[in-house]
Amino acid sequence: MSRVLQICIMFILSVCVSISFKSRFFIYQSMDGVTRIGVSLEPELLNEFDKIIQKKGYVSRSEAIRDLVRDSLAENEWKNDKDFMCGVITMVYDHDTNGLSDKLTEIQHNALQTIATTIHMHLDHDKCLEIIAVQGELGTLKQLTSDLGSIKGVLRCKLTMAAKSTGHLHYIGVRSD
Ligand code: NI
Repeated sequence: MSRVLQICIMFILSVCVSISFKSRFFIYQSMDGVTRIGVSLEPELLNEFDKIIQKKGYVSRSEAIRDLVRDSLAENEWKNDKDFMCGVITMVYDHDTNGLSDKLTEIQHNALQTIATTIHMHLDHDKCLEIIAVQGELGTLKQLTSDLGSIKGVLRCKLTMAAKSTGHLHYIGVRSD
């Protein structure tokens, strides 16, 4: 066998092995149906995360991360500011902050048609938790959350969407559309 022929056979064999490996790898991936990603976290953050997922009863970090991603995607789906939604604004604030109570009351009184009800809970000597059930156009809910969150002394203010709303605000009657 000539040297050239030997080299040709070696080359063809190596291509065949390479294709076979790649196709097996591809089949493995498609049967598995998932793509694995690496996530880098600081040890403290990972430690806290592990504690929480253990408490919640997740069997793996992957399952917990999948849930977080799904939640985030669901919230992102509600992008149309004209959609009529219902949800909850969760606020934590220091009630001792100068002028906070007045501003909070004023903003909430100006949002009568958006706010369905409010729950107030005293957390400790200074801090309060307020849970505000809201419904209205998404843009309005975002604006209200932003207005409340920007008051000095508000430590946390988060809008959580619950669902699309039919828009039936009982205390002001049924929406016309
Ligand atoms: Ni309070």
